[in-house]
Amino acid sequence: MQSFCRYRCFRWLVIVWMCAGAVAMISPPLPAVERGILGLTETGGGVPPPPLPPQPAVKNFDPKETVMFTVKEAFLDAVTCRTISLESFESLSATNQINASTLTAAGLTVTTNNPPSLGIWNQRYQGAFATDGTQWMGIEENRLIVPQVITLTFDIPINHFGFYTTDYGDFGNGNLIFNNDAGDEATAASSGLPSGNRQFFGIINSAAAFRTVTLTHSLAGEFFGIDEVYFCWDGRPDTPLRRQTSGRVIPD
Ligand SMILES: [Ca+2]
Ligand SMILES: [Ca+2]
Repeated sequence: MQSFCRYRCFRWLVIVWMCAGAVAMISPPLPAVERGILGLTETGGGVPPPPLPPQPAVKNFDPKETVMFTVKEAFLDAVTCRTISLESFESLSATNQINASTLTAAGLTVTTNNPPSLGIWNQRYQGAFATDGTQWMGIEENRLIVPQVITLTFDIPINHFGFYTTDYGDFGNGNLIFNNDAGDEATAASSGLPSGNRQFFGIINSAAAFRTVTLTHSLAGEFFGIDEVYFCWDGRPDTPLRRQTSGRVIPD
């Protein structure tokens, strides 16, 4: 009896095996892509790579974060204002000499201690030059009284500020120190660079607005230029800021 059962089982196994072989012979092969997806085999150069995950385009910053910049493009990339003001000193009267105690432009006023120390140039002078357009603001410490303090007062509160210096600190030791009335302090330009240097400084204070910026240095006799002053207020100090890394200002 056991021999008979073993025979029956063996016969059924043979039948099943033959049927499976027949199905395999008449069934069309799976397309290469489907075989690849199912992980059955590598064909035609291998399995296509999976699609890349979505690249993050927006970075969320701590709303209380204050960020400093030394590259203009990075600063402009991080701006959260709908629009940002640019004072390039192109509409002021150029005299190519130090003859002003106060310079008033759209949205800001510039003064110094121990005036007059300011002027508007439309040509290169002593290594200083325009970084935008043709005109720029020249500043000279011309009385050998240091520190010299340059004060920028804005018409309305801002929390974005950036600008270029040219030819700063090409002789003597003493950095140009940035302060504002929100308590921020930073080096805006370093001394020790050669004549004709150009340095950018920018700041975004995501928690507090400021209306006054001072730039202070201790280089007696120093002459340097300022151009491309950027400033704005994003109006949302109490909410987390969204900054797009691709360079476009994000609208609300
Ligand atoms: Ca300019
Ligand atoms: Ca200089």
